[in-house]
Amino acid sequence: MKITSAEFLKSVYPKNEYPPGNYPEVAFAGRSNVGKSSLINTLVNRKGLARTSSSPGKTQSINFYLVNQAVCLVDLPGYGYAKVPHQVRRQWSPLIEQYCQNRKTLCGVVIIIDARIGPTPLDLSLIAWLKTLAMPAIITMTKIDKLSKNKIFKVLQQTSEALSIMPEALVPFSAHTGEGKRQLWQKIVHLLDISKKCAPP
Ligand SMILES: Nc1nc2c(ncn2[C@@H]2O[C@H](COP(=O)(O)OP(=O)(O)O)[C@@H](O)[C@H]2O)c(=O)[nH]1
Ligand SMILES: [Mg+2]
Repeated sequence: MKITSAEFLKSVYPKNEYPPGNYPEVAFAGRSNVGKSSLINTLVNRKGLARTSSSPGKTQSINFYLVNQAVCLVDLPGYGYAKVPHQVRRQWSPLIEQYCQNRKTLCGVVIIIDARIGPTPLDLSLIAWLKTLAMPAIITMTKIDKLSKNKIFKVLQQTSEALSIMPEALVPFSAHTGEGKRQLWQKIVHLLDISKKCAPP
């Protein structure tokens, strides 16, 4: 994917309005600190577009980024961080739930899993819930730069078994080396292609 432009559109907090749904959207979800913002920055070749942080639980907003004036990448709040009060956290955050359920222009969700940890119960329940909505999901395993080839192979195997999918369906990724970027874009573009519900205007 050749990136010609990438710009911040809007941060949405509870009770704020979403930006107008003028573009097809792909959202990014995962545990707090898993590397969502870094992954988005890597995808669009911009170091500081999505704000990254080494302290988890910070981003409790939904952030919209417009790429190539054609598609919106949506950084969802991280879930599973223990220090966020339970009613804010609920399952994975009401913000995520409302957005995934109601956003007409949402074409699919990229679920980001830490390759060193594998899928957590919250990851698994989010994946299962998206399935009930018939919302397409792309599963990516990030921070693979921290693992040996052997360990990567093993975690892909285990994760695919846990999710009952083929290991090839998983995208191994690293925001540090850029590995997996091409494959992830391919899957995102495919998702946008097959999703007729929200073709760009
Ligand atoms: N080694 C490694 N560290 C990463 C990778 N992606 C993110 N990180 C680090 O993980 C921390 C959290 O990243 P961030 O993108 O802010 O996570 P978010 O909370 O999910 O948006 C930061 O310290 C990043 O530098 C990766 O692919 N490899
Ligand atoms: Mg973030």
